[in-house]
Parts: sequence; structure tokens; C-alpha cells
Amino acid sequence: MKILLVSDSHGYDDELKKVLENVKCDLKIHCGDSCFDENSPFIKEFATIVDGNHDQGFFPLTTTLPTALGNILITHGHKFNVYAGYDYLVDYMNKADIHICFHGHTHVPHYEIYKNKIFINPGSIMFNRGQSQCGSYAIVSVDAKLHVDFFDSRTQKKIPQSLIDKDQDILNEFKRFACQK
Ligand SMILES: [Mn+2]
Repeated sequence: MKILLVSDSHGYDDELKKVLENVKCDLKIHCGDSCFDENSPFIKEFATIVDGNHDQGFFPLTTTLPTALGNILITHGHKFNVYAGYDYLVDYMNKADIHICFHGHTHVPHYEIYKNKIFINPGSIMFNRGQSQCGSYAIVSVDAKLHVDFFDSRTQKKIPQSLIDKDQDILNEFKRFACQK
């Protein structure tokens, strides 16, 4: 199963439309801060949309997607303070017996294995913080194994893994700042 994962479009519907038209996949998921209103034509495009901190409560805060690799948790991340890292999410996932999470919120495309859990953030389709300096989305293959690639939302080109890796620095900065508060 090939999943298109987007997040944090923040009303930039032209960018979103372009990606939806160009990417072939089995399922589309929006990890929140879409800023869709309840009549948005985009809603029917997505199998799952969650609510972010800029949304109005039309969508759930968390959902789960059953897959060949078990249930996947989908949430924006603001309720789990993802700027401070993944500890709150790990607690929640342990209680729910879930091992994979798709989220957004930081506007940094990211893949991480932390405390035996897998976390994927497609970044913001509009604009990202960090090294990639573009909007992004992720294509996640969920079959016998999980595989993720990140793409520039304007050019549809793959973002080099070296840029994704360098963004660990900015996430560490966020974490340091969030943990000081
Ligand atoms: Mn957000």
C-alpha cells in the first residue's frame, strides 16, 4: 500500500491541489493544520484528516489506520508536544499498543525510530523550517516493511536524505527550547 502523507497545508490549497494531481497512491492522509472548512472539496480526497492547532474541530485529534504492519496512529502532534520530542507520544502509543505514528506540526520533514516506535512527519506542504527550504510531502510504502521518501512539493523531486538528516539539528534546537519552558 502506497500512502501519500501531507501536513500543515495551512490553506495553501493550490500547492495541495498540485500534489494531489501529480502523485499516484492508494491512500491519502492529512496530518492536520489543513485549515479546511467543513465544505472544502479536498475533504473527500483524504481517507483521514486530523485536527491541528489551527483547525476548527471538524476532524478528530487522533485516528488509527489498520495496515499490514498493525495500526498506525495519525495525529497532528500539538496535543503531544512534539516540539519537545516523542516521549508523550511513546506513552500514548504504548498504552494503545501502536508502533507507528504519522504526525505533523513542526514543519520539518522527519523519519525517526525512537524507543522502538517509528515516527514520520511529512513536513509542511507549504514551507518547511530546516535545510530543505521548500514545501514537502512523504510517500510511505506500507507492505512487509515500511519505507518512506520525502519530496519537494513544488518540483515533485525527491529531497536528498542528507538534507533530511541535517534537520535533526533544528529538531534538537526545538527540543532544547521546548524543554526549557
Ligand atoms: Mn500545527
